[in-house]
Amino acid sequence: MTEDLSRHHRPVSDLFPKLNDRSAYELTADQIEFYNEHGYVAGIKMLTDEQLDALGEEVAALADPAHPGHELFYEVHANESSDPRQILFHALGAWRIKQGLHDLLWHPAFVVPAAQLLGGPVRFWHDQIFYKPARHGGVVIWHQDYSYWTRTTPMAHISCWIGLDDSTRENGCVHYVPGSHRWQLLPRLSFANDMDAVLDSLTPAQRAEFKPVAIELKAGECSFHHPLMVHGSYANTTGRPRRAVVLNAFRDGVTSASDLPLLEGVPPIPVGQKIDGQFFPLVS
Ligand SMILES: O=C(O)CCC(=O)C(=O)O
Repeated sequence: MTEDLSRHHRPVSDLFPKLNDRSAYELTADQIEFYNEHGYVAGIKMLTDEQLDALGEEVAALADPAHPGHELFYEVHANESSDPRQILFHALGAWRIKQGLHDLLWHPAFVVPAAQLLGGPVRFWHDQIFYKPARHGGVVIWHQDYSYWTRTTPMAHISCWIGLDDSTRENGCVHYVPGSHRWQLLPRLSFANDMDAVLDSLTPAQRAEFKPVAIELKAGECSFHHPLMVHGSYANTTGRPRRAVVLNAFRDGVTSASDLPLLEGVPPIPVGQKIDGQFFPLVS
């Protein structure tokens, strides 16, 4: 049986540096202003080559449907795409299974900017692997993350998208719609929808403002985005994979808005009660 690493609320390896000097990781005032204005900030160096190799190996192992650790995923979709000819491997909960993906939660290059953007201590919510294989990697539909998270309140969340490969327009990099973090909460849609399904819910003014920008990143770079940021990604038509790990977190103090389990297999937290415990470590 695979050990459940969620029992450890500190790093279990030396893959990432300890947090000695916050200032080495802080976003600049200009980067924070950019985030507030546009709803995202991108191109932040997150991983060294050694860390990239280690996380890449872990993700490759987890993408194997026979991996015994799959029992610990909250959710695993071998193909979340609507098109059986295209594959989108998408899984939540890798931090419970693999040491590097576990320790990534405490990486100063994540926790320091996340605390700045949230304006307080950072509590981990869940992680996600998005893996688009070479040549037939599927799309991720336009969506806002918080539309999947209304079982947690208030909305004080942040997402950090970390590329394990260079991501380009051709291999399906993420696209953001700048300014959409000021829009209302749009309907929650299944990932097996058409790419553009959410556009039906936009006002004419929002349609006019719908001007996605491609976020091309080098392997090991990351972007942070707001929980209402409309984003999505197109297919991978290249001969190389496009792998990413996403860390989702919220400001400490966010509460449960549902008496049902917040993540599959996790004991419920009653409505109104602060989210904490084994599955939601404080990381900063
Ligand atoms: O990796 C992708 O293409 C999509 C990522 C995403 O939807 C997210 O970070 O919330």
